[in-house]
Amino acid sequence: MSGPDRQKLDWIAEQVAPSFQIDGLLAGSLPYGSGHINDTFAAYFQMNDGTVRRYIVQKINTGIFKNPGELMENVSGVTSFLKERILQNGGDPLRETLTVVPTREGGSYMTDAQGAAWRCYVFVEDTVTYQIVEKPEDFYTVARTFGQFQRLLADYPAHTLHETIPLFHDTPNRYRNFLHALEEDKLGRAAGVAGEIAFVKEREAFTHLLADLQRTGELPLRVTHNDTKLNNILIDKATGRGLCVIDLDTVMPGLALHDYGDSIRFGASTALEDEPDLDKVSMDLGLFELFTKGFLETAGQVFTDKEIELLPAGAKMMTLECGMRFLTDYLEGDTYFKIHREGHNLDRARTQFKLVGDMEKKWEQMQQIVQKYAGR
Ligand code: ADP
Ligand code: GN1
Ligand code: MG
Repeated sequence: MSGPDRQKLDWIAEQVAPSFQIDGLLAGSLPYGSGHINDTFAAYFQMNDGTVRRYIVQKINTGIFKNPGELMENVSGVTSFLKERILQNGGDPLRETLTVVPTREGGSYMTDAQGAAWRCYVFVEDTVTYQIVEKPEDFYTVARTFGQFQRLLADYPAHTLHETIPLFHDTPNRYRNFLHALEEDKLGRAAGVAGEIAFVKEREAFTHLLADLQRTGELPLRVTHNDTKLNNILIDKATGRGLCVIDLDTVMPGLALHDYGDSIRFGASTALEDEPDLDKVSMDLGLFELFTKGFLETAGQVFTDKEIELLPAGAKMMTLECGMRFLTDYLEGDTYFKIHREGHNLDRARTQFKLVGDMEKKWEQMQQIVQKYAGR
């Protein structure tokens, strides 16, 4: 464990854990999960009844989420809404969505002596998260779970949601940020990535496709998750079913195509997001088909013909956008995504561009698969 991680564990014990309404004492905590944004810990509590229970304690990345109060208002609003729906459907609201553990003052997060924001969730036990699809049927269940999530939130009062990261999936803006990083070239890294830079520039026109249709109203805004990667779903160990959609920080009005596309980007790949050997990276059409089937079966009824027609473009857009974001962060000196080795963001950018190229080759098949499940 790194020094800074160890310091955080002491800090959690002294400052953070006692702030939450938990009937027990902290026994210890450990870094947990592999998210790129927040600092996540599993905190073990010795409960007053003698049992040991785990909680998720997270330091919110306020460099990225500038307003933790608004962020937690979104999370509390969305999870309360989902809990009601889950109950109506006969489900278990403590396992099928996140549960915010309130602070002793009744707030949804605490601010420590250094001004950092921390929150606590009930740990959903007996689940797994995957970094890569192990059994194809898992990807189908993930598709149904994200589709269901979007359907459940279809009548959520969208105007009450705060925009937690402005212009989050505004791909032309992501392109501008990339150009800006390139011009600055703070670390002199651009010369070493000329091929990747050219790859992005050749696709500048494409980056406008969905944003233009959103602006003209040809693509509707919906309440979307906006970060639908495989490891943001907890899968029930006992049943193998998608159980709980997590990482609700970016739930905001957005395009359904973004949610669909981000899942394909991460989950339909034959390799990890940071695989250095690009020969291993391709977009698996079988997985693409399974996800398309599951997503359209659960959320498809409300989609317009235009949305359905553009699903392949959604997949390519999110993959290109994410690749641009990784490359931008590499050029800027790795300030946004957590990295665990030299060149980590560059490896990530390269897998995304390899996937974009592969989608371009498989474009017609992708379109045929979408039509097969369009249900109209
Ligand atoms: P990040 O925004 O950094 O991706 P996440 O909220 O996705 O952070 O959490 C990181 C990881 O922690 C998840 O991928 C998951 O494995 C685990 N996790 C998060 N919340 C819970 C929870 N309530 N119960 C069990 N595991 C969780
Ligand atoms: C981040 O938080 P996490 O690790 O689930 C990022 C996503 C990227 C993803 C790439 C708030 O997701 O947008 O697609 O990394 N989240 C944020 O793996 O920027
Ligand atoms: Mg996550």
